[in-house]
Amino acid sequence: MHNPNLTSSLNERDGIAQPDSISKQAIAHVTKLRKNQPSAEELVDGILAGNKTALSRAITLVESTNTAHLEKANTVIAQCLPHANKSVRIGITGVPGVGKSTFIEAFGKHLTGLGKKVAVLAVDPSSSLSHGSILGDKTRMEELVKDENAYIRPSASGDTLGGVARKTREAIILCEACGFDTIIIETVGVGQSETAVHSMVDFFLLLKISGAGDELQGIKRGIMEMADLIVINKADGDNIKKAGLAKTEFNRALHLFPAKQSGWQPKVTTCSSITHEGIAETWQTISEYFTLSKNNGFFNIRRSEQNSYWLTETINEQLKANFYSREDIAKLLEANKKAVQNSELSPFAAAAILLERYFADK
Ligand SMILES: Nc1nc2c(ncn2[C@@H]2O[C@H](COP(=O)(O)OP(=O)(O)OP(=O)(O)O)[C@@H](O)[C@H]2O)c(=O)[nH]1
Ligand SMILES: [Mg+2]
Repeated sequence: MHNPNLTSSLNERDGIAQPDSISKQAIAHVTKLRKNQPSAEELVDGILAGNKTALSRAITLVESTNTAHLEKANTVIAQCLPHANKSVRIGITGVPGVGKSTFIEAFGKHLTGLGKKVAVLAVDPSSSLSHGSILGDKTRMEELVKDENAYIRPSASGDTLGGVARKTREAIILCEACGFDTIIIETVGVGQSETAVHSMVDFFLLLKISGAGDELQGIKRGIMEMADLIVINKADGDNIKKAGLAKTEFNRALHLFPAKQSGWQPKVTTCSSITHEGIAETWQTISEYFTLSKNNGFFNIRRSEQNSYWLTETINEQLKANFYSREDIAKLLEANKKAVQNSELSPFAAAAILLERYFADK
């Protein structure tokens, strides 16, 4: 007997129903997840109520490169903005191994001990390769991580420093709206990241360790110029004397720089992030700066200058990204580059052609 239903494995016997090509369970799971995606309003409510989970979700949204998330992220930021700004923002930089994470742990704990709410963010354009230095750091910040009044966020990842920096600035706004009154922005001195951090903080701290009497060797002049405070870390054990000498040397060097617009004479302190010696004095010095700059108006002047800087910076960044992401432009650029390299076309003429194409098709 020939039963067509059995001759091919493509056929199935009567009575056995084809399973649904889409699992109902999977649909239910995804629907539930979607429902769990809070709306912009829910995120804002959570942030304003001081909820760290809502804060983390909002920062993730802001960091998302998915254009569909952009509108929601902008809504959240716009609604948080009126509640932001009531903080002090401190930038911390220093070469790898100088003790930034250990310092922030000790310093942050000191601040929460004073009743402050501390958020730690990082600008680290290299972190897309190393998967975020603060992530590994969470072990160095063991106490701070557990502190209810502290919030630690691994660095935003991104391809360009401009992009990473913009996201960090937006994250600052969200942290402030969430009630954090002291924002610490950490960066390891790669590329131009110190300049980016300097442009988003009120106070810039350079962490150093004492060397063999050649303290000023290899230190970028621009960084010395930006620093409001140099903290010589690891001033413990055999290092105490050397740290004292380094302090004198840095103090002398700082006096050679022109006076700052803030009216502040940059200072040098020594501390140990392990014994906590000098941590309180370091905060004391920073507080003096805030008293001075708030009294003489510089604090607000600097913030408004930074706002206009970030306005143009964001426009530049997005125009550039839009320009280079266009396929027709990429092709034309490639072709024109060859012509420029062969001296058949001047770089300026080539740029003019490309820009003309870009704006013609807008
Ligand atoms: N003796 C002493 N050791 C310290 C001090 N601060 C940090 N260290 C040690 O120095 C090493 C580097 O410290 P980290 O805090 O990881 O340095 P970092 O600047 O965050 O380093 P990166 O994240 O790699 O840029 C660790 O072994 C710390 O224990 C200090 O004040 N005294
Ligand atoms: Mg670190």
